[in-house]
This record gives sequence, C-alpha cells and structure tokens, in this order.
Amino acid sequence: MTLPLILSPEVAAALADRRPVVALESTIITHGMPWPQNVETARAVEAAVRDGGAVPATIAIMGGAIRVGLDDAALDALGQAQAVRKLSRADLAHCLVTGEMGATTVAATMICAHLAGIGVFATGGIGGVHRGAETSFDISADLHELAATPVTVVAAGAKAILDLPKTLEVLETLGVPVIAYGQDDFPAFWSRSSGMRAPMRADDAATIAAAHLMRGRLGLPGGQLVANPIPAEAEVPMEIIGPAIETALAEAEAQQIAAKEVTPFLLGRIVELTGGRSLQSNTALVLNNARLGAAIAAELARQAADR
Ligand code: PSU
Ligand code: MN
Repeated sequence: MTLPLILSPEVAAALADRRPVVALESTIITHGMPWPQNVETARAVEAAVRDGGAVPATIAIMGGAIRVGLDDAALDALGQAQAVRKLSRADLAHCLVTGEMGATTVAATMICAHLAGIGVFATGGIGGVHRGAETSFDISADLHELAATPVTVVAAGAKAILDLPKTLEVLETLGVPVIAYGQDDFPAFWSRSSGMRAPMRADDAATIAAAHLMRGRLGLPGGQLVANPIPAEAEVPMEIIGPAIETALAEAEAQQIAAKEVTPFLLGRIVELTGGRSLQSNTALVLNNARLGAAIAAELARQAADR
C-alpha cells in the first residue's frame, strides 16, 4: 500500500530540487483563529515564507490523504468548514481512514512534514503542560513529538495559559533543545519574555540549521524548538492579557472543558475577552515566525548542499 501523501506541484518541485520549504500547520486555522482572519492570516503567512525565499507547505488531511501544500480552494474550505477534526499523533491514521477533514496540530504537522521530507515548520505557539496538570495530567502531545520527530519548529514560545516552568521542565526531561532566538529569555507568546531563561540561545539562522544537521549526524531522534520572541510593537501588555487568561481558565474549569477541547476553548475566549487585541498580536508573531522559518530552511538547504 502506498503512503496517502499528496504534495502540491509547487512543493513537490521544490523538494525535488532541494530548495527551501517551510511546513505550516492547519489547527491554527481551524481551531486557533476565527474566520475570516484565519484564512487571511494563513495566506499572509504563506506570503511571508515566499518573501523569505522558501516555498510554504500548509498541511491538512482531506479526502483520505495528507495534503502538503494547499491551493486557494482547499484553504478556503478548511477555514470555513464547521466540523474539522483536530488531529494529533493519536488521531492521524483514524482520520485518514474515515476520510474526514482534519487539521494538523504541531505534533501531527511534524509527522507529516517529516514524511514529506521537510525539516522546518513555523507556527504560532506550541501546546505544553497545562496549569493544574498535576491533577488533570493535561500535557500536550506536541512535547513528545518534539522528542521523537526530527523537525525544527519555530514558535513564539508557549502561551501563558500554560504552566511555562513545567513546560520547560518536560522539554528538558524529553531531551528537546529549546533555543531562544536573539535573546536569553524564553518568550511567552504575547510577551517577549516569560521571565525565565531559555536553555539555549542562537542569534542567527545558520546556527539553528547547523544544529539541526548535527543532530541528524549524531543519530538523535526528535527536533528542536526555536522560541522566537514576538516583535516589540505587537506585544500585548500584561494588564490586558493577564485578566483575560484568568477569566478563560476559570470558565474552562466551571464548564468542565477537557482533553482536546481545552486549548481551542481558551484561545477562542481570549480573543473575545480582549476584543480581538490578542488576535492582531497572534497574526504578527506568526508572520515573524514564518520569516525566521524561511531563513532557517534556506540555511538548511545551503548547508546540506555543501556537505
Ligand atoms: N497554541 C497556540 N495556538 C494554537 C495552538 C496552540 O498558541 O493554535 C494549537 C496548535 O495546533 C497546537 C495545539 O499543536 O493547539 C495544541 O493542542 P493540545 O494542547 O490539545 O495538545
Ligand atoms: Mn491536552
């Protein structure tokens, strides 16, 4: 049986020529942002990857296949569909078999990117250890995927809806390199700093690409998490985001939101509670990550060709 993997002509050509490609996820489109900003952002992110000299490869499950690189119609369908499944590692095979439409999380996007031969993936924020995980056990499968699948993920750190110290501890336990870009601190999505130092720092894309290739040479499984701080002008002040987070968390608890629903519920409520303010920042940081992803992919292509 062949792999149900369909590359767009543009992505297939770029990979065949060993030109830079950046994978992009689809859960941010279906469960992370409201329509129509989700599709507008997705298109702007693809444009930012192109501006950086790489080919964007947005990934989703459609018609029983992993689609790598979506055309306009597919992106619109995904952005407007009501019942799209949110897919992590556990859900991928089942969704391919049922033929439902599915959006890939960070974990599932890493798996699909690797199957396609793509080494770099840019997104907004990763899943992590939720607050109260000591009783709920809610730890995103994204963390385990970073330990298992050799893709470098560019994100703006993790959201303050999570327990950031515990998230960093789990990443350390799993042996995932966490590399802050251009600063010492681990960024916290809407803020440039979480108040915690990141374990590692890199000031250029070349170092990140070289470390990615070195991990491969060492035979280490797993990827790298590149934590790219939000541009200063797009930060959301703590006095706006802090109360919104607290309210959203309290509502989630009162309504007994659990499992896969937790992250989409919190993201949706925070957009509403900040009157859309958080959404503007979210867009700015994803674009920023797309640019860095393109630079890393370009370096990866250049360095791999040199060897
Ligand atoms: N965090 C964000 N924005 C997102 C997500 C997380 O700031 O869109 C999405 C990503 O797709 C991520 C997923 O992989 O939520 C994590 O979900 P969970 O916590 O259920 O593992
Ligand atoms: Mn979870």
